[in-house]
Amino acid sequence: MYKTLIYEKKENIGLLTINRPEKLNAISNELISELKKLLDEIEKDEDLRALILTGAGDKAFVAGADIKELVDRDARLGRRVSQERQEVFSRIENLPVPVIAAVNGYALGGGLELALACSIRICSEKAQFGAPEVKLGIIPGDGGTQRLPRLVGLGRAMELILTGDFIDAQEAYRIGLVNKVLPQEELMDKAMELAKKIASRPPLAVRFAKEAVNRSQEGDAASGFALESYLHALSCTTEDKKEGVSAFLEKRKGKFKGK
Ligand code: CO8
Repeated sequence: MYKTLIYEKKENIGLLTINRPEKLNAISNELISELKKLLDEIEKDEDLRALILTGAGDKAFVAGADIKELVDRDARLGRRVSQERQEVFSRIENLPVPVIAAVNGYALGGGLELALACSIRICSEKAQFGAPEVKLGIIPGDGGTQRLPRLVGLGRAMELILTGDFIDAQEAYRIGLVNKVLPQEELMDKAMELAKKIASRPPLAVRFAKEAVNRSQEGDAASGFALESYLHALSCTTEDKKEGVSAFLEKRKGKFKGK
């Protein structure tokens, strides 16, 4: 039994729901440890053919890392947490079965990074995407600086990551971040339809194809990830990070000094 996750199986399709709707499904440390346990289970499941990932409630897929837990994150912790989350998201990316992100609302920061680790993304008309880390005085740490440019191109990724602005579902579709935009009430049915179609294909072919396509994206990914993590750690040492996180928690506008 999990507190922050709901996992169900419908025949050979897994449905994983991130379940902290009162915090817009923000990723806490507890959620990450539960996710690791669940992944141990999923990785061993020989019958599974596809996995759908979504968020509980009608507002958010995942609104990012839990900002409360950023308050005490210094460089040492920043590096450790970033590496841990990169590993967990890479496990999702490299699951033997395809993973479909059904983005039902906000996919921000770590939530966008989670969607990026999935094989395919579809979303509802009310979905919004963004990498607002820079507004908190930090940079992405869960793989976003590496996966986003690979998916949408350097310039678009730069704009999203450097401005922290959100984009809506249609814009996400236009830039290739999602494959389909659907009315909210159809999202889960369409995700299931897609999962079933893939599940109906030869499992080993699907598995090998997924692995081959994934590998195509790895030029020198290790250095990119390491660099991201060190820079994330560095961003945790700044005054602006302290200000950005406090401002969010105190529901006020941050004043930044570039220090
Ligand atoms: N963390 C913690 N709590 C959150 C988060 C979050 N990311 N997002 C929302 N919540 C909470 C709110 O604090 C609020 O709680 P409460 O009711 O107790 O005050 C509740 O969820 C509902 O949220 P709002 O009242 O703010 O809802 P609105 O509809 O007014 O606004 C928004 C929705 C626009 C999504 C707004 O909540 C928001 O801006 N959230 C933060 C988004 C964000 O900045 N995300 C990025 C976080 S940083 C990150 O993900 C870094 C990942 C990589 C670094 C980690 C590497 C290890």
